[in-house]
Amino acid sequence: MHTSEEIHPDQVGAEHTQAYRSLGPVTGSISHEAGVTVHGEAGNLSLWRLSPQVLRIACALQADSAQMVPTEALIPQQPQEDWEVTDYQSKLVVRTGAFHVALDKETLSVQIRQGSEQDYGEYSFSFSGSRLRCRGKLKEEAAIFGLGETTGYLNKRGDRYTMWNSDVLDPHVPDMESLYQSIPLLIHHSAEGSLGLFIDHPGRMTIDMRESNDYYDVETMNGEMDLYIIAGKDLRGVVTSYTGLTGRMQMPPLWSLGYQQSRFSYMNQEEVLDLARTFRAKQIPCDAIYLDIHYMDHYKVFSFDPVQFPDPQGMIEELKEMGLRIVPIVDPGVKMDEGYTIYEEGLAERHFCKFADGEAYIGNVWPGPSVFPDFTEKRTREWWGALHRFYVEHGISGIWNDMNEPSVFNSPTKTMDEEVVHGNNGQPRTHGDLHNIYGMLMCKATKEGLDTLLEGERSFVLTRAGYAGIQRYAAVWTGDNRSYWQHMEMFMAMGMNLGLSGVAFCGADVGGFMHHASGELLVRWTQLGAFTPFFRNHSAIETRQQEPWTFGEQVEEICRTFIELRYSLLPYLYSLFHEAAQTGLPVMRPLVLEYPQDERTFNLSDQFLLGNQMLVAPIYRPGAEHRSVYLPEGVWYDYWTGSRYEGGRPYLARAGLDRIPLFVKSGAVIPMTSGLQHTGEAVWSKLNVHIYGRGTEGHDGQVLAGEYMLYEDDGISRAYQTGEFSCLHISFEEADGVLEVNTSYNHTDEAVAGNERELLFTIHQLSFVPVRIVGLSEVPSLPHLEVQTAGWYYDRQGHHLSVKVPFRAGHEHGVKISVNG
Ligand code: MIG
Repeated sequence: MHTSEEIHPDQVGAEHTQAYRSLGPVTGSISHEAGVTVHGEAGNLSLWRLSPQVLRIACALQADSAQMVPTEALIPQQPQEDWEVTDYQSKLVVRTGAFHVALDKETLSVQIRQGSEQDYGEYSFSFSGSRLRCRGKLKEEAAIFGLGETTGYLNKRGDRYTMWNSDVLDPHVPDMESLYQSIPLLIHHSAEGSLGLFIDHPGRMTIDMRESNDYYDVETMNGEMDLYIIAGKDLRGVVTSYTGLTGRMQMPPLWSLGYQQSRFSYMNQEEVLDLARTFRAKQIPCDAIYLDIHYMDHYKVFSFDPVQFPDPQGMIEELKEMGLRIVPIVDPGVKMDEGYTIYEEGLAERHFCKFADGEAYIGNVWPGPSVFPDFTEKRTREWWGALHRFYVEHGISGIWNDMNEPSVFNSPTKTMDEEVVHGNNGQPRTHGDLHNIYGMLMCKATKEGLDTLLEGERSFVLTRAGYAGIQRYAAVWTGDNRSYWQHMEMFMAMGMNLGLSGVAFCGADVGGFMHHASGELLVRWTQLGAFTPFFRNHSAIETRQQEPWTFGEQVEEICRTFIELRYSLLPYLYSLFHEAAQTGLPVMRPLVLEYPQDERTFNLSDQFLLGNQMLVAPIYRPGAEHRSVYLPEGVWYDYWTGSRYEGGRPYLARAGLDRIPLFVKSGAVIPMTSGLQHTGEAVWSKLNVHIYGRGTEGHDGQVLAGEYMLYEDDGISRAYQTGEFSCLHISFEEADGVLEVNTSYNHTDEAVAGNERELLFTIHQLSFVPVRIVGLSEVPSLPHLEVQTAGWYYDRQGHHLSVKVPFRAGHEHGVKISVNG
């Protein structure tokens, strides 16, 4: 515990106060094939243009910036070769594509524009010792988003962060400048536009937006900095360009979108099987159970404890029959133990991290003294990846990577010694220089190993540590949160910023990891979790159990309902994952992404959009049954009651314990399914397409149109990568007294199409009373529709129109429905 003594005047640390000076004046410049290098007295910088939107500026004090190699964060880029340098009075003016870069000959600071009106910022470099600083301007009205996994609110302006992957068990509070992930992406946003700045630097780096109102400082410690200026036009454009640089996720297996249950730890095979049977007996949908460290034999990775898990194969088969999978934890530390094959093999083949003199780096983690694979080496990644044969042979296709910051118990810095020298494929660098990328490279090894071994089946990797680009290899959970209401709230902004930082597939431990959940907290958190991309309940040893049935019947019932709702929404969610895989846009979105002009969304941290059609506003305080919800422009409906709201202002939403404030936009098309206990194929045999119309108050003579793309595939194999998927385009138009709904396939593949399915349209908020539907007859009640293959029914009280049509998935002609009032 820290006491007041910490802030004793004599204890206050000496801040770095040395003077900074510029890199200039310019001593010469060279244009080379792909870019330009400018030398100054104290440093040099190189510029490349990677696309019409992206400029790269590498800056170095000692090193040759032209030789700086992008890290594994980046997908290899091909620089454009059109450059023109003009000497113009006090500036060197560099023109490339639409970019216009003015470099000050005295200081080497740069100013970037496109045309005369687009301002992409000023970047001035200075140094002090080996610290290299880039100072950028902050526009008065700009908000800052991104920065991956951070505490605090949506807008990062006014905060300071240190990029240094850290295992933080202490409560995550605003003082924590570092958590497990480092994603150095700053997105400036104002109503006029957005601009991204990605700093590809896996060593220690600080980002300070607190010190001044007018500028921010980025500072590295080793005299090198590699910047990417992303002129994406708008917020979507920046996220899309950034994920163009650092990659997007592959389609995850559908099961990883289901509900997942974890605990540190389910201690033995019987406990795991009992847990599984309880889920099924209680009819609570679930797709995966996580095995924490106790499944291992003396915490040796790639082993099962022979006493507690005597028959893992049998257990896994039994679980498979129940539609459940196992995701075991794998940490990087390898126990030093003679006779342990992995240790001996790794030693013989020189796979472990070492100091410059060749001495092994040893750190204590769960298994005691351990060594750590050097994941910067391709050959070591291949070795590690291939070791996963052990799990794959047991029928496992999902792996949970933890402790990969890496966390080291007995080290004064709690991580690997910075002096360790990584091989880095022939370009050795210290751990200090590569620290933040270590965990991601572990995931790369794991993912690529699994993908090779699984022969066409999709793999799933979950990670705690990561760096920019982590989305290519793993889903991210936000580490050791606590069963605090504040931490439930905190995840909303954290998840939204992770999403804007390329990590669409993220989630927090539902119910909280440390501390003790209550029934009410679990209900509220499960309600939130049902709408987060990754949905896993996890808790720590010696905390109160928090499986959905722990707190009595009412809590169990509500948790079940919301887990069921999650499963009903899978068609909608899965299509959003497809969108994320295609464009990099997040699944869980801050409102500002869809309403970039609306300043009221710039720091809206406690509500979010799922895709662009559903707005989720969780209750995150005990005892609360009301909260304020800001609805952006447009017409919104309460998902539960159908009440209509004009957007552009806040409302007071009411939600008793069994509800979460949830809104759907007029014009939305939301495909849902029903009745799942676990996932199967992502070709939904029961598909209910919900359409939200103009509402009975919507007689304004205008036409409402909506459209949607439903993505489907087998949910498990990688055949989608070679075209085995289908995209069903659904559109509708509603005018006074007429509604037309059309479906057609934009892409279809026989392998996933052709299945018979029930296709039901539910049209909510129709603006008129339907009288006739071409080719279909009216039935007397909804239950009639359930047993018939076609027909329609109108619920006069709720104003829902249900229309069932015969439908063959993948059928070329699609469906046309014409409703007349
Ligand atoms: O507490 O493996 O964040 O989810 O249960 C240290 C045990 C190690 C930290 C992870 C947590 C996991 C736990 N691990």
